[in-house]
Amino acid sequence: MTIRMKTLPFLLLLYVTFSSAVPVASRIDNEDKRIQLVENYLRNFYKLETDKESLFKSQNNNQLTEKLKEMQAFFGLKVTGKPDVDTLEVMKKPRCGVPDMGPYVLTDGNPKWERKNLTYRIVNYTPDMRPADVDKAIQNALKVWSNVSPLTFQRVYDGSADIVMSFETGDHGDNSPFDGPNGLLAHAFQPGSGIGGDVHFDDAEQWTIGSKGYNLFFVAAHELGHSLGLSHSTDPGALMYPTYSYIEPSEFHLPQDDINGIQAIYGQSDSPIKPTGPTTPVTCDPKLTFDAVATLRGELMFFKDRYFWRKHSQMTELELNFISLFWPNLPSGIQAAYENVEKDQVFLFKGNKYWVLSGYDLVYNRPKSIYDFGFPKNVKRINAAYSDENSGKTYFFVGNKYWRYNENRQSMDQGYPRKIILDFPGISKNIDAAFQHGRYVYFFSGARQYQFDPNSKRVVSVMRSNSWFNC
Ligand code: 0DY
Ligand code: CA
Ligand code: ZN
Ligand code: ZN
Repeated sequence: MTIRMKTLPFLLLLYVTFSSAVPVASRIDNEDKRIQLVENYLRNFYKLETDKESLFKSQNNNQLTEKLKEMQAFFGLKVTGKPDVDTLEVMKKPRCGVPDMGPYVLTDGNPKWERKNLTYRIVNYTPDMRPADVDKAIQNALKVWSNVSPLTFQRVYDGSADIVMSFETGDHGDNSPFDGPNGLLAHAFQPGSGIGGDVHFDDAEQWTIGSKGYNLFFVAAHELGHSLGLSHSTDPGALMYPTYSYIEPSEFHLPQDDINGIQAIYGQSDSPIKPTGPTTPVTCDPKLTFDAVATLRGELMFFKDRYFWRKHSQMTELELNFISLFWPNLPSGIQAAYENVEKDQVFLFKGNKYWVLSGYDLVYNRPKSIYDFGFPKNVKRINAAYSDENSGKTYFFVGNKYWRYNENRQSMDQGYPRKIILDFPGISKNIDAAFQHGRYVYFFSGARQYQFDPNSKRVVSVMRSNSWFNC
């Protein structure tokens, strides 16, 4: 076992490969025990929420499937969403009670490169891309890490190199065969001699420079993290998170969690500029603030940076997603949003542009201009908006003023803008977001939320901004 260690892509995979070699069926006596094991495991480590009735028996086992997939991706198992033999084996291992949630993780044993100037070599190319585009993707992926660490990478064209990269298919002689399209995309070996540091890409995937198939730049950047000594992070926003998600490469900034990880191994970059990266918002942070909030078909949508939370107002279940996962054409940093319930549309604002969703679908890919609503040209952005279903009036908040828009006549009402303080006493300054729910309007300002009764024109209660998140 110790001999094979070095020859396997970082330790998590090793762990799984070995455990699956042990005959399992004989040790799991019956179905009930199996169900118990899976549910307990996912409840403990993956925040699975279940009622008393077993999820396997209930119709709605979507959540279970999703949690299983998450767990399988984390351990490098085949992502089936089913409690198969390999999955059960991992679940049976002792876990020291540390959930897979939290920030970056260093590779077990803290392997690292002892030199800062590393060499790399691209051995072959995928037929999917022009060689020059492969070179560029790899170069950019290396830059992701050299920008935030003292490491440098120099290309060599033959002979040995610290990081040897190649495209492989199926069984390619390192005991970690690839699996055809999807599933495993690539793997990398922890720092060390020989195969150490090397990166293999599954050439059964469709590799691209864009959003179709799998983006080589992202996957290479992730794999290089492993080559340098990082394991999978538990921060869902991290590059080292176990599952692939696409972000527009020009909008990519290495997340802070990955920066913290690489700098924990190699220290800060030598350049005088100390780059920082985006952080993943923490749902229950008492200081949490929002960019925009809107309802969407009975659900609440809370926007922040490149993320949004989705929550049914009555249910506890809460989801944090990338905006780009739902709407690849939407930018991050949405500034205001409202729902027109009657038209089943949601309007999202950033700067002097807006986008329209019909249900969950983006109506046009290109944004429109807010001056369509009748705003004067000196309005450059909208801080918050909500729409009153009953009157068909939409309220737009800009600085210390607000406008009222008539959705039926599609024009701005006369007499606006007005001072917010005149009609919304208690809600004067720095409104980040607003939405209407039942008979109240909820205003967000920093970490505070004001429940406002428009009939009595009074703030009826002040709460934390994330009071909807059951923290
Ligand atoms: N390699 O680094 C991986 O993480 C393997 C699994 C490992 C245990 C050998 C892998 O190919 N995982 C997939 C992946 O995309 C999981 C998936 O979602 N299909 N990993 C690379 C990746 C690329 C870009 C992850 C992120 C970003 N976050
Ligand atoms: Ca594959
Ligand atoms: Zn390999
Ligand atoms: Zn990985």
